[in-house]
Amino acid sequence: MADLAAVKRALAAQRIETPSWAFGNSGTRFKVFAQAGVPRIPEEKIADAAAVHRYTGVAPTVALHIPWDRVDDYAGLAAYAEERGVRLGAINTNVFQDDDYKLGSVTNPDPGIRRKATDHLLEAIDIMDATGSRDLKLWFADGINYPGQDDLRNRQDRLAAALRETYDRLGDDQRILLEYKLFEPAFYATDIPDWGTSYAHCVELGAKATVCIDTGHHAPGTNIEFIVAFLLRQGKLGAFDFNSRFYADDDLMAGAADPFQLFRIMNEIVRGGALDPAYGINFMLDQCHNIEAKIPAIIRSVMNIQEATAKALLVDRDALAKAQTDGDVLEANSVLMDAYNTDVRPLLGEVRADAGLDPDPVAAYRASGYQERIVRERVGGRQAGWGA
Ligand code: LRH
Ligand code: MN
Repeated sequence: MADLAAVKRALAAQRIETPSWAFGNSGTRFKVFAQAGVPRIPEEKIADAAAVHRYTGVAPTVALHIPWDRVDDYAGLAAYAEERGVRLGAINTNVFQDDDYKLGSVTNPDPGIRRKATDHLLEAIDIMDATGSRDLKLWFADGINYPGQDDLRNRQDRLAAALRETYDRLGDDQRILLEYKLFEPAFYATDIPDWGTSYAHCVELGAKATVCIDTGHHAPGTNIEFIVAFLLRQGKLGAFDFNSRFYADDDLMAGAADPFQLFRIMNEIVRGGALDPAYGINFMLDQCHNIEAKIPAIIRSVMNIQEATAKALLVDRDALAKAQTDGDVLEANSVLMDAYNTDVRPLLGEVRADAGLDPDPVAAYRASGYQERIVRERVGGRQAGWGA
């Protein structure tokens, strides 16, 4: 049986990083539904991230996205965050929104455009030096739409050259999180389409390069927990972008579309001894709340990850190992399903109460009046996020 005190300690120590951009307006190519009270400046995104941490107790860092969160004084922004009980986390680069990047950024046939893109990656490390961030998160929209449009091999050489220059600029305590994505916006070949391509580039780069798994970036039916188990074994899993999806990169609330998959992923994390923050995996959210209220949605997403984690921590590892060794297929599966089918909400309520928090963070947030206050205060100015 799992040691409940140890389970509660592990849950109290869990850390989840929120994404600044999820607090801003977002949508699809069909429509962006602006919401009242949405942040207009990075400071307001950080204040909203602090609200998530205030009610969950496990979200003390917020990731930034450049240039969406560009400011003149990043050290000042970091101090602003500290004053509100949070720290600045991963720095996300953006080489996917500039007209120059139509045919690619670091893989573009034009060396001048490759230079421009690489300089942005290097600028992000300057920002990390100012914010004290450890993680440089790199996602490239780079790819092609038609066979023959460009040379697949040459694009990999260009990518590797830009990654090498960026890697060599990293400080001792800094690292690269290299994110992959099967498709979109490219619809024939994406230059980093899968975990294997990211992994191979990370091995080529060195110890400070690790893979970032965005749970929405796989072909339907992909066994993501296998990728987790494999990368943990290789010591090359650096981070997650948690969200959920029914079809493609839907960026829905983590655990909303497939809570069993999230449980299976966290089960491999627990089995691999990788839950503890000291292990170094950055558990981040990467979501878009197109129609639902954003802060409660992010609080709910944090809770969904906590619930999947609590169930994974309750797996009777000894009974599981015995059934697996005995080749007792049904017993092994039922040991795992017993944990998954356990209602862990009372346990998490206790963990929150032990931390002086309301057992129900969403209810506590709703009762706080914070939502009404930001709707009242945040009038005028340009709302952050996708053009409303
Ligand atoms: C790309 C992605 C990436 C971010 C962006 C906001 O789909 O997952 O992690 O840069 O979303
Ligand atoms: Mn992502």
